[in-house]
Amino acid sequence: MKIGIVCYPTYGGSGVVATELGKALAATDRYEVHFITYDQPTRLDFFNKNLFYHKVDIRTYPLFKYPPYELALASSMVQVVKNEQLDLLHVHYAIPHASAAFMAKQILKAQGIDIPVVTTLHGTDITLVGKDETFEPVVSFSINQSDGVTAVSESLKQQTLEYFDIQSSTDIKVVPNFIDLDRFKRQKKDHFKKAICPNGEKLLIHISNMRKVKRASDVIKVFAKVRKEIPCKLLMVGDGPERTHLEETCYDIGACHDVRFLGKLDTIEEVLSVADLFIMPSAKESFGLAALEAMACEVPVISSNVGGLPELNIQGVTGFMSDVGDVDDMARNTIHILQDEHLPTFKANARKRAEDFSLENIRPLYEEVYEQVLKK
Ligand code: GMT
Repeated sequence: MKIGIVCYPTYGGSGVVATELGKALAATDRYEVHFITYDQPTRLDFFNKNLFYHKVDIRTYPLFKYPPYELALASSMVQVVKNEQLDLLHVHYAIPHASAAFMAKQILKAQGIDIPVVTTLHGTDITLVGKDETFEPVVSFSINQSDGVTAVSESLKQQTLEYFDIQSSTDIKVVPNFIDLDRFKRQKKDHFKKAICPNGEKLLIHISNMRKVKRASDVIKVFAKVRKEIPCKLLMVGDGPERTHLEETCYDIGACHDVRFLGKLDTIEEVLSVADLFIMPSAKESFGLAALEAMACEVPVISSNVGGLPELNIQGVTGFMSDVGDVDDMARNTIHILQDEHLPTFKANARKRAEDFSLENIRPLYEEVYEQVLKK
């Protein structure tokens, strides 16, 4: 089967899931996968005979204040479908990929080519950006026009039904995110741990795109409370609009020597391998892929209880969940987990839970969706 995958090529979770799915499908030798994106997807970092990358060429012109990316993307989809004789388009993140796919589908239809479109909803395309009135009619329409729709959690499915005018004929299938357990596993990195925690301190970690929705400032607040009780250090991984403010906060509270901002990293599994606890206090989180990556590396999770997080993090088993903004509760739970008599059990439970979301378990669910839409 020849599949075109459209996604954001950046570090965001939706791009990661799309790229890892494409790589996993290509590895079976049953699929040829063509990525159609404006840049090389970050995780598309090796050569495989079944993987292809087609760059969307965005031309600008003085008349355009906003270059029409959606049109360039739709045109690229049309060309790739025709040139490569694709069987199916799978678009990740509704905006603007689902509506661009609808446009491409109509253009191809006029030329006698019928291409099914599968849309995967990831989170902010529904819960934040998509439901805004500036996008809602287009998002509703393009979800309803997709031949198959998946959502990364039950919570995201329910929010989609709540916020959008979804027709009863549109069946949204929940396909959770997944993890490559061979790549994401605890590695021995004692030298690295020693460099960061020279006196055997516990190591807390946060990884995000540091947008407001991630509430990374709550991570610093939790850390400030925990370090009064337990010697610990904090790694802040990723980059985004809040980063400078977060660094300033660390100076303000006198913790700058115990907090390290590492920026964007490709080998996340290496830093996770030395961490004792992951903090995800997000205001919204449809799934929490970064938390799953941590769990696979035996790192328990302190998170908020929003969106899809209760479908991943098991209260009192793989970590704890608190109401958004309840940093006192998060700090209390962190201190509980970090006790030497509790930590090994939480670590083992985290890995065990991550195994439910193995690539091998989840990939067939996407393949089922492909089979269904091709039969329609
Ligand atoms: O979290 C982000 O801001 C990135 C965003 C994305 O679309 O790239 O992540 C969303 O999709 C991920 C992959 O499915 C989910 O694991 C994240 O929970 C989700 N983010 C939010 O819902 C805020």
